[in-house]
Amino acid sequence: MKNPVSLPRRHMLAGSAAALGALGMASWSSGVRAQAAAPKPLPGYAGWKDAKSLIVHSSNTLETRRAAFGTSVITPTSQLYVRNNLPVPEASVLDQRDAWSVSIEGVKNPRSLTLAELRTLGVETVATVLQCSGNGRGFFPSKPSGTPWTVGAAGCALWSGVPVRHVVAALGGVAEGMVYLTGTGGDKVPEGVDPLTVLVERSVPIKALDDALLAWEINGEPIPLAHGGPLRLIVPGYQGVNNIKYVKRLALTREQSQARIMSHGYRMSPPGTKASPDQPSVWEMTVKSWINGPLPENGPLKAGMAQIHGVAFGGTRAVQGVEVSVDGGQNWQKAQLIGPDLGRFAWRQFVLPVQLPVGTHVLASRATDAAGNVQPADREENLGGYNNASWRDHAVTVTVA
Ligand SMILES: Nc1nc2c(c(=O)[nH]1)N[C@H]1C(S)=C(S)[C@@H](COP(=O)(O)O)O[C@H]1N2
Ligand SMILES: [Mo]
Repeated sequence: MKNPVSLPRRHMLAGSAAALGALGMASWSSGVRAQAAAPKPLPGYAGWKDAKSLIVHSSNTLETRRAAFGTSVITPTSQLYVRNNLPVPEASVLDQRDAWSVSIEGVKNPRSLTLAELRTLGVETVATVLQCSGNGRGFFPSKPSGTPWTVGAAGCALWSGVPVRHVVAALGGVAEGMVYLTGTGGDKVPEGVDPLTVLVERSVPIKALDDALLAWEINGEPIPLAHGGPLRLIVPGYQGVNNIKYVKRLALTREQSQARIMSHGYRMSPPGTKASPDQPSVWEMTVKSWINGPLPENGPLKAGMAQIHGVAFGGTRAVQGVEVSVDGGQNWQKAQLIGPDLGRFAWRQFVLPVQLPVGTHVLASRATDAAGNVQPADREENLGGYNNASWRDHAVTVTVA
C-alpha cells in the first residue's frame, strides 16, 4: 500500500461496469436494476482496500466477504473489515506519525508520550483476532439495530508495538487502587454534542494489561488511518470495540468510563430490557468458529471430495479442537487444525476432507477452547445483537449437483 489515504482510482472503479463484472454481477441488465445492484463505493479513507473482497454496508462499516477469507492465517489488511463509530481523524495525523502523543494517566508519574518515545520503551508482536462484537448480528431473527454483519466483521492480524506494561513500568507503575484500563479515541467529535454521548472510550479489567499493546504496525506496515493509525490500543482476545483506534489517552482508572459507549453501549442487555451499566459489558470474546468453504456463492459443487475449511478461535484461550458436521449437527467428525499456530489469541484454520454425494448438505463447525468450553448451538438473545457464537446460525447449506 503506497498511500493509504488518497487513492481515488479504485474508489471510482468500484461502481463501474468493470467492477460489477469482477463481482460476477450482471452489469448489462436494465439500467434501473443494474443501479439497484451497484455496490456502494469504498469510502475515501479506505479507497486503497480490495473492493471485491468487501461488502460496503456504509461509509463507516465494511465487511469482509465470507468467500474472501482464504486458508492462510493472516487476514491481509486490504481485506480486513472496518468499523467506525465517528468520522475518522484528518489524514494529516499520519504526516508525522512519531509526533502523535498519548497521555498516560493513573500511573505513579503520569505524562504524555510521543510515538517516538514509545518506540524506545519496548516492542513485541501479537497475532490476534479482531472481531466486532456485532459480528453475526445479521443472523438474529429479532433484527437488532446496527450493521447486520454475518461473519466478516472479523480478521486475524499481526500487531506490533510496545507492551502497555512496559509503558506503565517506565512511569513508575500503576497508581494505588486502579482496577480498569481505559482507552480514549482521538476521533473527530462533532460540534454541539455532549462529548460523553459520542466519545469512543472503553474500559477493560486491569488484568488485560498483561497482554495489551500500544501498536503502530499491522501486518508489517504502519497502521493505516482506517485501522487506527498512528497508534492503536490492542487488547488481545477482547471484542473489537475495546481496541481503541487513534488512541490519545490511556489511563488506569478506578471506575469504568462514563462515556455512553461504555455505560450503555455494548452491554449484553436481555430482550425486553433497556441497556444499563449493571448488565455485562462486551469484553473477552468467547469460543467460535465458522466455515469459509465450500460456499454456495462459489457455484454448484460436483459430487466427490471436498475440503471443508474455516476458522476457529477462543478469545483469550487457545483452540483445543474443531468438529465438523455435514448433516446439520446430527453427527460430528474431528477436523484437522492446519497452518502455523500463532498463539492463543490468533485463529486457527481447520479442514475436514469429506466425500459429498449428490444432494443438499448443511455444513457446520463447532470449536472447543483450551478450558473445555464448547461453542454453543444457540445464540444468547440480547438487544444489541452482540456475541453471536451459535454454530447453527453459522452453518452453510450447499447443493451438490
Ligand atoms: N477510536 C475508535 N476506536 C474504535 C472504534 C471507533 O469508532 N473509534 N470502533 C471500535 C469498533 S466497534 C470495532 S469493531 C473496531 C474495528 O476496528 P477496525 O476498523 O480496525 O476493523 O475498532 C474499535 N475501536
Ligand atoms: Mo464493533
